[in-house]
Amino acid sequence: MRSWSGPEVPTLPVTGPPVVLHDTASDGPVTVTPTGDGPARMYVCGITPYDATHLGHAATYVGMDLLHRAWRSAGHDVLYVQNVTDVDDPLLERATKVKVDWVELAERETELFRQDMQALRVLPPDHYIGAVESIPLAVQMIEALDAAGAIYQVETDLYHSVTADPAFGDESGYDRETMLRLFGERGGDPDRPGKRDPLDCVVWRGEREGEPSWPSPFGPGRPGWHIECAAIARHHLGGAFEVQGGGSDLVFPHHEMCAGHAQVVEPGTPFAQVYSHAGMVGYDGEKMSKSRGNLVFVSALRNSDIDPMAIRLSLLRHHFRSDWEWVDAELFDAVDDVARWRKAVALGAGAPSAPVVEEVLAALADDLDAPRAVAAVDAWVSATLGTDGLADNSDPDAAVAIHTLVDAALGIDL
Ligand code: 5CA
Ligand code: ZN
Repeated sequence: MRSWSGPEVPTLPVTGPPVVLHDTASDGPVTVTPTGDGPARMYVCGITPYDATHLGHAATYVGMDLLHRAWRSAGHDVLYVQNVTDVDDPLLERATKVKVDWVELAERETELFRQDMQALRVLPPDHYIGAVESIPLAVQMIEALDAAGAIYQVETDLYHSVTADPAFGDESGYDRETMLRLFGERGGDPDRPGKRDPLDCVVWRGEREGEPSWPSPFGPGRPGWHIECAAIARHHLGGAFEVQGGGSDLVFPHHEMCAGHAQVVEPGTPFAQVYSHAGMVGYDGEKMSKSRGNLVFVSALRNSDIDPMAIRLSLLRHHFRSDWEWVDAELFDAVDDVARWRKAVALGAGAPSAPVVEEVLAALADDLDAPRAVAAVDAWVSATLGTDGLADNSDPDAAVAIHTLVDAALGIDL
């Protein structure tokens, strides 16, 4: 599938520190640097394209973009893979409801997502892969799971036995009661008769009337959601890639099941080394979600002539791992802030820039602490605007240095 175009990332005059991320599995900080000479590899779960990109999605992808940029600042090449869940129950249900062909709906919303990501200056994945185009990969992985004795059939559907992976549960760390509740709430079927364990997840859904299906050695049907990401990630990144990312609503079951599939296919090799999860953005007191309908769309803001850089800055004012509420007033503050930042870098000379470069890179390498990085830039802007023409305004190259820093590390084009 076609990715989107990204901006050139300017080279910084200094190398950033090694990147430390909070890992969901170990519930602690882990330094994530690539092994050997290879690139730093990350897989970030992509959208299910049945509606436009909302600010919750944007916050998650901008958060993961900070990792991409922090790795580059630290001198690493990055190999980035993202999927598009372009066939799944919610997409098919929406297409039926609004009487649009599901392929058309998916293509339209994926294209809008590309435009939103490009406007927000999110660096594109090297491989942007649809679920439909990767059905052969999913089929291969199901065959490998079957060879390992982890697959059984219920009617025309195939299930994965979660107990086949001794490490099942390690990614989320949740107790069984929590797993059962979340599995039921997030697309699972804990109560289906005939399953060996209520937590077992479907890997191949046999053909249903009125639903699209593809031929396979197990009969016509389509892959389950978790096998899709497990197969795409393993094919393009290999085993034990550095970071699996997404929003915290994917901690369980999605990322646990992906890990379970991968770890049965290659025992002893973890699916990912670190699991990094973004917090949930709320609006009007609830998680922003397509199913609840309490959405603020990136494209709607762009259409009302809001500068995407102000949208990006208002997202960066919240730590990517925290849950927070979108407040419209913060966006208007960010519009003013971007104007002030632009005014300061237009001056040429300014307050000393070297400590700001150091602080911003240190903040981002410390679990992508964008609020701390933004505060350092704010302080430089205030100092520079406050001392314009005075002796303290001592760094003649400050504007270029800060412009480059804000572009490369924070993704904001001044
Ligand atoms: N296609 C699957 C992943 S394979 C999926 O979850 N798609 S999605 O469109 O529902 O979500 C895309 C990404 O946005 C996921 O990482 C999800 O965790 C994240 N996300 C969804 N809602 C929010 C929200 N309110 N705040 C922050 N992130 C969110
Ligand atoms: Zn996924």
